Amino acid sequence: MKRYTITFLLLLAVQALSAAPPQDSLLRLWYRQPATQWVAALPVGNGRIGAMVFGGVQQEQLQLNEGYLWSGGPRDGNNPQAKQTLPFIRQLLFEEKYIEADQAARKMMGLYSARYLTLGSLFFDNTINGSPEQYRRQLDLNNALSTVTFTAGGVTYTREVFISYPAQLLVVRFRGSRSGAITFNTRFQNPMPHHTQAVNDRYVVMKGKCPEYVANRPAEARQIVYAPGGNGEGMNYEVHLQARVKDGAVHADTSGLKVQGASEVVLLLSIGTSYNGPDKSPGREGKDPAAEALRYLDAARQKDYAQLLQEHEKDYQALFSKVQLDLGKDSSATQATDVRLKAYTASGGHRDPQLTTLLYQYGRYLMIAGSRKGGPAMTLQGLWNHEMQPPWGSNYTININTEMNYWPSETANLSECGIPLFNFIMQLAQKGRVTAAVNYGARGWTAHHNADIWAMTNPAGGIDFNDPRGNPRWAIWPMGGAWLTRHLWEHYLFTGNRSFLADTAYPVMKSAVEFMLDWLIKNDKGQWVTSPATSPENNFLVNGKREGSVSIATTMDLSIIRDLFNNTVQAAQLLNKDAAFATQLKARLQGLYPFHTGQYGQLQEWYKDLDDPEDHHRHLSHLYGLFPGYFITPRHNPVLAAAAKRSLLLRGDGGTGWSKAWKVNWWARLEDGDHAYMMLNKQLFLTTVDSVSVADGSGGSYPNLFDAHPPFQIDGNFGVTSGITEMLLQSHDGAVYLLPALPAAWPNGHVKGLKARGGFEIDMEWEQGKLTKAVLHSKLGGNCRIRIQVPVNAAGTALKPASGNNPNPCYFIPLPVKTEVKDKTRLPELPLKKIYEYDLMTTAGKDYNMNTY
Ligand code: FUC
Repeated sequence: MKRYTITFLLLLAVQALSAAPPQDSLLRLWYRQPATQWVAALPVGNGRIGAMVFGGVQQEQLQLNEGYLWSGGPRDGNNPQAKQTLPFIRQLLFEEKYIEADQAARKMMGLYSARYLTLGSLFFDNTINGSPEQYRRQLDLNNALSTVTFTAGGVTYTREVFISYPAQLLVVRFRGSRSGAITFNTRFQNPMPHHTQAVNDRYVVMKGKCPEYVANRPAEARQIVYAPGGNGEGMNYEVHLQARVKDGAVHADTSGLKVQGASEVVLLLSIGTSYNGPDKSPGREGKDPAAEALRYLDAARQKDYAQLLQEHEKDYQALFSKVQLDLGKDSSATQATDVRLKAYTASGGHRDPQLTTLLYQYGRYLMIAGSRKGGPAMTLQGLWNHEMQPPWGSNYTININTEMNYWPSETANLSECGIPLFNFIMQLAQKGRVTAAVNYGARGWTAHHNADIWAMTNPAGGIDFNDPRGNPRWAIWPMGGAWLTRHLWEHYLFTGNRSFLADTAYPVMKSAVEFMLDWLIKNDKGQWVTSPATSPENNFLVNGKREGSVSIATTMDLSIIRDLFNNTVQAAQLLNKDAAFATQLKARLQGLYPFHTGQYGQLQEWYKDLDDPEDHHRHLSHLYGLFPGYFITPRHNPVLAAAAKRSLLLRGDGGTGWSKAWKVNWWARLEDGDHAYMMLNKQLFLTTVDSVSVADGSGGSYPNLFDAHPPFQIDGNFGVTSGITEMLLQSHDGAVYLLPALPAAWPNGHVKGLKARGGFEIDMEWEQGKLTKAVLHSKLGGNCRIRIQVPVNAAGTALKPASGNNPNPCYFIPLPVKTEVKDKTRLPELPLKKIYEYDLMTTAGKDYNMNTY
């Protein structure tokens, strides 16, 4: 066998501080025609303002969003009746009266969430004369700039759109190759009551109001309700549009701006809302939207287009350029994106590896465009929604979707983009204390499966507490808050930010634990269980039919609790506090109802072995411990890992977009790169379905590479980006694992800047499926345990063969899981490659180079 020699050199001045990051000309989505449907338009955003650029020739459309533009306002959706029902339902469940328990659980519902709304569109009408040639519409991921170019009547027209984070403005520039060629009229189209007025010849303002209420079903009579009068409930907002015009004439009236014969036009669009936090009525106690919008226009007054663009690019590239990826390419890479997507789909994914790279970096682009400090956390559609009744209200669905949105934020080196989520979790933790107390008489905080901009934490029911549309299958699940806390903890593990751990993460984690300590009860064997418990949105077999919804101690519940307790014990130790509390948690972990492998060799989903082997449901929440958690790993817990694999095999390779994306991550954690790749493939295939489907073969991608649930839901984009990262690098199981799940489809490639826990940044190159070179950047110092699939000759280097537990506290191994195995012979094979582990003591700020030769 070839022995690799490894050298760890201190890289002196690895890279000179280069002025501009390298551009990758293939990191562009581009098309030869304007978008005729919303999912072909191209998204731009700055974490608060979002737009979809259609690129029409005679008529350009920018569909607009503002992240705080939601229906409603703060309201109390907690249900005191829930507390009275609790002992009763627990009794029913101990008696295994599941159908009766489902009925009882319907009395525990709260109110439904508010809706994320569209701001309508800004149109530019009559932009040219003549028929266009050489049309190209593009989104450049290198600088977050959308461009449309074409030639008509001998004039080359160029339109650029970007949304600047530093300037908090949407900026559009129209140019023509001949002076005086630019002519158009602007017009706002907005489904909400609004009016437009001219401030001066170059400046119009559109003012509008959001509904106080939007029904959760379009069929409902009280569908969309606006509060009467100027001081009523509902968010107020203003959109300010200013033009800077070179040559020609410009005029404004109540329909918009009218530009005639200009040589160049730059438009600045600013949006202000009255949103004033989750506790204040946006109608009665809101901010002044005009002042909000003006602030940014005033600040930009002295800046020309070139300065605004430069500021934007600098800000964006500082984040985007942290990771570079190359998975190989073929001749398809230079074709238009929609053409490639079609060909890729037709070929079954057996070509065009660069399309996967593009999808990966698009996920990172969407994160930067969708989630920045000062803006809200990303919804089911991120920042981009064109409807007043978006699917599922485009709300926060925290039984998978919101979490998936943020899976790649740390691993794909976009840690800063997690800040809106962290702030949101803090808000939920406040409101969730009331829900815990009112609904369950418990301490601490809890949140259920839906949330909104008002930080709703109650179980989502309907219009009132007796609305029969609430369903326990999704609503009775007080686990959402605890799941979210793992994002705070992971932020610490990746960044080593101790004050964040002490002041933000730990108190919220501890309070989530307090809820769980009260929520857990003992079963007849004295084991700690949750009750009522659901396995998100799935049913179990009752008398041969899949009709059971509420149960006891589902594996998902116990997984979230296990993860939360493990993390909190670690956090307490790191902070050197709450020793007695940590001891209590360890005891609870010991006393939890065990995990089970069931009759099919599967990881049992329910309290009793009532899993249906024919079940192809999109949720496999019981595999939480494999991903995003990590107390189930093939190396440290092969029995549960094998059972998890059986569950995956039984459920099959179908599913919605996010479900397929989750499967990419699970197969990567099982170190099966080829299966992960197959799921990734399926998720990339072009789909034309835009109505809601949960069918087995759903999922896929739209022409603009948005993930299809269907319909569009952004979680799948982020889930895939996370999954690709997990295939290349993992850092959860006691070591930094280089290339743990490389598929045969990516024999050669390289990646720069992936993040590992403990503040390590990793660059890697590989050839013929084998690692050839790695560079380790240590940001925080400490021991780095490297796990690789090739042996190295460590003689004479700082590298030592690994022994014992990794002393780096970011690499703790969770406490073992008590497991009852029904039938060992039913567990599937779990073939694993031989691995080699080495320890390297690193110094903060130093780089270490690993070469094989
Ligand atoms: C959950 C999922 C659905 C969808 C919705 C937003 O209800 O089961 O598939 O993603 O959230």
